[in-house]
Amino acid sequence: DTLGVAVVGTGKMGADHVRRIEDVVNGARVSAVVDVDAERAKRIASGIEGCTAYTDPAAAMAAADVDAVLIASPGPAHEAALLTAFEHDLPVLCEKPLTPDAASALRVLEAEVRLGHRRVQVGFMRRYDAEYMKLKSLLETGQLGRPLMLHNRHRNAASPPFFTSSMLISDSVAHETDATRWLLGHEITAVHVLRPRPSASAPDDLQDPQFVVFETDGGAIVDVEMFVNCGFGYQVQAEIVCERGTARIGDGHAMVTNMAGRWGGTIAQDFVERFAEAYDREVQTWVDATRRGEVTGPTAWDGYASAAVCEAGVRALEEGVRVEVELVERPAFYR
Ligand code: ISE
Repeated sequence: DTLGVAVVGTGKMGADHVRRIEDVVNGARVSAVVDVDAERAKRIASGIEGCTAYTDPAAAMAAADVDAVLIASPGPAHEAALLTAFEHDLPVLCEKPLTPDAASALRVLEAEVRLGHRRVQVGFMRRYDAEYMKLKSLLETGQLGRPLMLHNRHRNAASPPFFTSSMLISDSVAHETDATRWLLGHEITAVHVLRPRPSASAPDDLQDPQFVVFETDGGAIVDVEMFVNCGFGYQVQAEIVCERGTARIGDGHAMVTNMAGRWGGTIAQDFVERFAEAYDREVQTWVDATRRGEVTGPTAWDGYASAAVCEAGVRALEEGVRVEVELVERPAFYR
């Protein structure tokens, strides 16, 4: 009963997930790959036994050997793919963001509620990262007391050519919206975005870096330094400040070398490298749950809440004002 997975979107993340399902994860295989670029889909499928290439996600999802779907296409394509997966009642692991804005995320959430059972796990992989998991467990013990502030640094070596200023929020800070909600157990109620003079290393017209501040319903203040053209590598760090202590992750001190009058280590260059183990754990957990007939992990509600915070963030960026986050009432289904 190996799970046949259709991977929709074979860009950087999708291609990495294809490799992961084939080579790392137990209990699943890639039975279909879908890409708008037919040649790319064919090339990837040709290297995998029993894998068919498609350009249309709906055609792949109708295939008899497809039991589950991993969506890794760009965010704006997610809603249509999710709704099609629901029509076939297929379990889905959907890469973040669930969708790029709150209205479309709400449509997805409502469609899942109508279906009557959970089908979606959202790909917020930080929840599966060993360091984040440690931080979460520590907070749950209560030893540190109530969280007061959370400082985040999120840096990429360079942004891809299609990146826009609003994507620093909707595509990148999207991770901190979920990490904040998950670590603190608070909802984010308002967003501010400060705009330092852009780095000369950023492409023209890209507001990079950005300094984002969240207020939460538990009274915490959270900041995010979002910098997608830092040049030196991929870094994700977080420090929580609580009533009785602090905890920090992401320093990357796995190995420190001393050589020629200097000490140091290496910095990962992209998310595929930095979060490799988190993605492995995330996809294995999804496959295991799916084979048991269960759905675990970040929900469509989490995806919706994140999308709503990001939408407020994009407005805060564009208008230079504090923007409150408006969420619909949380359906009982997601409690
Ligand atoms: C990308 O889509 C990701 O999800 C990465 O984790 C993030 O660091 C990057 O900024 C996003 O564009």
